[in-house]
Amino acid sequence: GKSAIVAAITNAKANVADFPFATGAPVPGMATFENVQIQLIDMPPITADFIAPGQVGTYRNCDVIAIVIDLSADVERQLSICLDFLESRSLLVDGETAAADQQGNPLGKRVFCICTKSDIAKPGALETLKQSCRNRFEFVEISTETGAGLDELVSVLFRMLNIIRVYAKPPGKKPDMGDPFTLPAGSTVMDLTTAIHRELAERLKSARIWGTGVYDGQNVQRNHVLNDRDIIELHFN
Ligand SMILES: Nc1nc2c(ncn2[C@@H]2O[C@H](COP(=O)(O)OP(=O)(O)O)[C@@H](O)[C@H]2O)c(=O)[nH]1
Ligand SMILES: [Mg+2]
Repeated sequence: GKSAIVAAITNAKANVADFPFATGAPVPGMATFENVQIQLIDMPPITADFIAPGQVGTYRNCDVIAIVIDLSADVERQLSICLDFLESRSLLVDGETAAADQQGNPLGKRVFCICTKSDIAKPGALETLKQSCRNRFEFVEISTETGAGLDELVSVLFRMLNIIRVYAKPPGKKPDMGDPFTLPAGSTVMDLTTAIHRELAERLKSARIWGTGVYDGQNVQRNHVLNDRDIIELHFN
């Protein structure tokens, strides 16, 4: 049900077919959560004995991996094939043993489970799945046939990305609420300024914020940590 998911929540024409390997190469599409665009990439299947060219590289370069499990088939077998694959390539985040590349960037990805075909699920399939991995992941139950769970899926995708939206505004003007900057959670005023333009960062004089944990228009330091939906007024020298 992977291609059906990409077809249901993005603008891409993913190839949905009733035989495996219909998706031979990665196919990207854009999903929209509120005012944020999220790229979703439809992938060939992970099987015990065949991996398509370019498949591992695509997993390496992404931010989040969604394991798609068909609730109408053998859920434990599907999950174990996927986990074996991800573990063998150090793509799974696992506490302190997390592997890193030569630059020290962690190889492990955030992972969650999309449990699809809820409309024709085997009785108890989701519970079996959760137990078999002791709730190690977040699970989202959906059906592309009925549309159940699709809105929740898009909001889980946004949450899994661990990004914040912030709105920059010039002094005395209103912010453009349709066009946020997206930054990794934990980013500061300085990170935002650098994201707008590297040279601006050196000229930053002060910043005021409307949003979470501050009073309206509060002056903040350049190391102030931003929150999702904050509005920031930047003053430059
Ligand atoms: N009943 C039902 N069938 C589905 C659902 N999602 C996909 N399918 C069917 O399952 C088959 C495989 O779907 P596809 O998305 O191509 O699977 P992929 O190989 O993982 O990309 C197709 O015949 C789809 O119509 C679903 O939520 N419910
Ligand atoms: Mg497919």
